[in-house]
Amino acid sequence: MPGAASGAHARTCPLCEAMCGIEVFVEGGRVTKIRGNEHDVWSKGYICPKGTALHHLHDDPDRLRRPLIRNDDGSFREASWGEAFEEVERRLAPLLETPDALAVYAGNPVAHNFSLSRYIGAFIQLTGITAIYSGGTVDQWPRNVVSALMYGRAWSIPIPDVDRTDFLLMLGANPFDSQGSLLAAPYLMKRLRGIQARGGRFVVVDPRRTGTAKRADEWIPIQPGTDAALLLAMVNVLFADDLVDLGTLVGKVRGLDAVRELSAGFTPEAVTGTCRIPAERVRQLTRELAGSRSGVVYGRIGTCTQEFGTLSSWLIDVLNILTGNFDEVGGAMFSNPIAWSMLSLRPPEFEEGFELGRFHSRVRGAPEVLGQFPVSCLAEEIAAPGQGQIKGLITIAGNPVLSAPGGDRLDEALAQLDSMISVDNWLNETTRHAHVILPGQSPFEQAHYDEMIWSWAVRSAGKYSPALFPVPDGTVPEWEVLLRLAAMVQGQTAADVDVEEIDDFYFIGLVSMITEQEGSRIHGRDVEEIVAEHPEPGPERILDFAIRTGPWGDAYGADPDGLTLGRMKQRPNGIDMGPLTPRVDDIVQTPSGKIELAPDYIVADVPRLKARLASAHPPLVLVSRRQLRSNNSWMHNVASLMSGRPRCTLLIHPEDAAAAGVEDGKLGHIRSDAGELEVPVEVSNEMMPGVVCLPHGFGHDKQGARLSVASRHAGVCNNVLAPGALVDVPSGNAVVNGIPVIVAPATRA
Ligand SMILES: Nc1nc2c(c(=O)[nH]1)N[C@H]1C(S)=C(S)[C@@H](COP(=O)(O)OP(=O)(O)OC[C@H]3O[C@@H](n4cnc5c(=O)[nH]c(N)nc54)[C@H](O)[C@@H]3O)O[C@H]1N2
Ligand SMILES: Nc1nc2c(c(=O)[nH]1)N[C@H]1C(S)=C(S)[C@@H](COP(=O)(O)OP(=O)(O)OC[C@H]3O[C@@H](n4cnc5c(=O)[nH]c(N)nc54)[C@H](O)[C@@H]3O)O[C@H]1N2
Ligand code: SF4
Ligand SMILES: [Mo]
Repeated sequence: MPGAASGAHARTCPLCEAMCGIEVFVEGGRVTKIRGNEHDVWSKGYICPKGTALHHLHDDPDRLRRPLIRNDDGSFREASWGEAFEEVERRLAPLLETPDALAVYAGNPVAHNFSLSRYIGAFIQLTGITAIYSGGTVDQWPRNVVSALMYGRAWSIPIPDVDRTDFLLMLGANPFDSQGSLLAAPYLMKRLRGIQARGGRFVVVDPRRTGTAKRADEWIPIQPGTDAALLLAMVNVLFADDLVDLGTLVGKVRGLDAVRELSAGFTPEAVTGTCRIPAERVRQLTRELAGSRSGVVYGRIGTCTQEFGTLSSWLIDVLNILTGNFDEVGGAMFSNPIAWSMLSLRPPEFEEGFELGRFHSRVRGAPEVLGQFPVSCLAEEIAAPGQGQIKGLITIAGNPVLSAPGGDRLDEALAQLDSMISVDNWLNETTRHAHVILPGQSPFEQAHYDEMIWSWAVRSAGKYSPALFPVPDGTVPEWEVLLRLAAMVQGQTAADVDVEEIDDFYFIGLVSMITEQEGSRIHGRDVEEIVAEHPEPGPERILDFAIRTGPWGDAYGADPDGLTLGRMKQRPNGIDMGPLTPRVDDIVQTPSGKIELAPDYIVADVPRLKARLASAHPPLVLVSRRQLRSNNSWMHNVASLMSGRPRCTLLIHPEDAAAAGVEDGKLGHIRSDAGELEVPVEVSNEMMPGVVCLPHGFGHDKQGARLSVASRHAGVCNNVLAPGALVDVPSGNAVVNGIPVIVAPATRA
């Protein structure tokens, strides 16, 4: 197989939201070294250990290069693509009569992968499948609910303008390990140091003194799950001290009085016992935020995947708005990418505004939220017999056996499916249940230009990298896999599917939609004329279209000097159009035309928070952590990233360790209402007393997976301890932080 030319190639790392530019050195058709690309306009040479190990993903002998079909005895055999699609056809056939019986699970790499990110929408639309599950409901669903109801757009998410702020209050995020989330900003730790260097401060609110907290001006430990109480008390102080200042948003906001009333009972004194933060500290913090020339509040996983995820996410925006720090330089701002994301299009079903809870799940009666049920429902929807039972599942780049709460129950349920098809690069804890596995490409076998992530980038930029290596002969690229599957769900036979025809249909639909959109740069233009410029099917034309109709695009001739994909390709180190500018007037699409500060749906959850103030917290609760050298559940198969001490340990404060009778380095036993585990204990004063911590994404000891390195570093799956029924009520998002647990010495040696 011919490889890329020997020498250095500029690319973008596709693993996380930092989107670092890398230089990949190739010799004799193999990658010999990867380092940060100092010429990359976006990341300027920054890289993390995962980026330097990308070639190990490409070279991993366990990575699937050809489809696998499951034999009757449970083993797998390699198959040609033709055979694999025939098997898909056979497996889907019994489901065609009962479309409700088929579900989809989409996982995290869908957001990063060049093809999947551009075709997941097409796949869902074309299949018409309504049972959609994703990693999103163990992640940022509260954030989507808040943006949908406050701004009328589920995916317009304000980000902290970290490069220009004077004060950052960060809750439940640890960019030291995660590299930033819903905030694309490479080398974020350096940017945080920049705040300090210009005389500003950043404060971290987290139950653990993380790598980020250690570098902050101040660490404020908080009882997990209580951020909403802290934030509402800060709102209370703003009103009490007459510090509310909407700045340029005067006249653009509705619901200010309602917020004032809601905050009335939440004085710092009323929340201090719940949050375990002194009342005076809450007051000072509020005054510091309000008094900074520019300031911003930012929250992430720790404020989403917890009991009050929606209220916390909402109050973060409310605080930014009430302090005049919204849509302002150095405050919370909306990004403006060179290539817009399809996520920015409002689905037609929500044209009149967002309505949530339109239907309910069969077993638990959980309301749908933005088209999804909590992923923790999936196990019961498969396991419980009756009309509407899920009998078929398509997973796309997801590993819910490890990533979903109650993963062990899902593991059992998946084994009962009549048909399971996985689009995935490894035979892992989830895909080992599949009847057919259709592999995608390695990070070097496909082009790259992030679809979604630039929508929350700290600057307006973009960059494209072509594929470095060709795929094995006959390989069906991932976008085509999705279109083929979609057509087959619609009843076409494997032999009949005409991918180009489907892709044209989809692309023409997209172009028509944008030409019809008021204010679009090609409003009223001739659809055929535009489509004719894009004869080649696939993701590249979607990207080109997004660039050309984007804010700096050539708008198909309207601005002859404007950007096109062709022009981006001439700039492999990327193009940077500068820092963010205010754009709230472009963003807000609520029925009232104003920012809804107090949406009824969200406000209705405040009494639940009020009730929480009256209840004592459990003696010990569990939170999750991320680690720099892994990525959710799927990078533990890279040997160079797994060296050193075992990382799947239970962090526990010395006082709690003593009370539980557990010792550093010994096995401990941890139990919740949902399950129990034995795991090595790491006594650490990083934890606040009363909170213990496990990493997520481990538990690679399942029979039948093909992960030779990961299985030697199996660890335990913390989601065994997460009760699936525990969700943030308004969003249905899983609660994986703040789970009551009991720790004791292990019975095993
Ligand atoms: N307890 C606890 N649980 C959590 C979290 C937590 O903090 N604590 N975090 C949650 C969060 S934020 C997330 S995003 C989810 C992640 O949940 P998932 O998305 O379900 O899990 P991942 O580990 O990201 O699994 C990615 C899958 O994609 C496959 N894959 C990787 N690259 C590609 C590719 O290019 N193409 C294809 N087709 N497949 C590929 C991998 O083999 C793997 O099977 O986990 C959630 N679960
Ligand atoms: N290296 C690496 N990078 C990653 C990932 C990875 O697995 N590994 N995953 C990627 C993904 S999918 C995502 S979504 C992002 C997530 O990015 P981040 O949100 O930055 O992720 P975490 O490092 O999990 O940080 C969450 C923090 O919340 C704290 N926390 C837990 N409960 C609470 C609470 O109730 N209140 C408060 N205030 N804090 C709490 C935890 O102690 C933890 O420090 O990271 C991405 N980047
Ligand atoms: S921080 Fe690491 S994993 Fe994320 S894009 Fe950069 S090199 Fe890749
Ligand atoms: Mo995530």
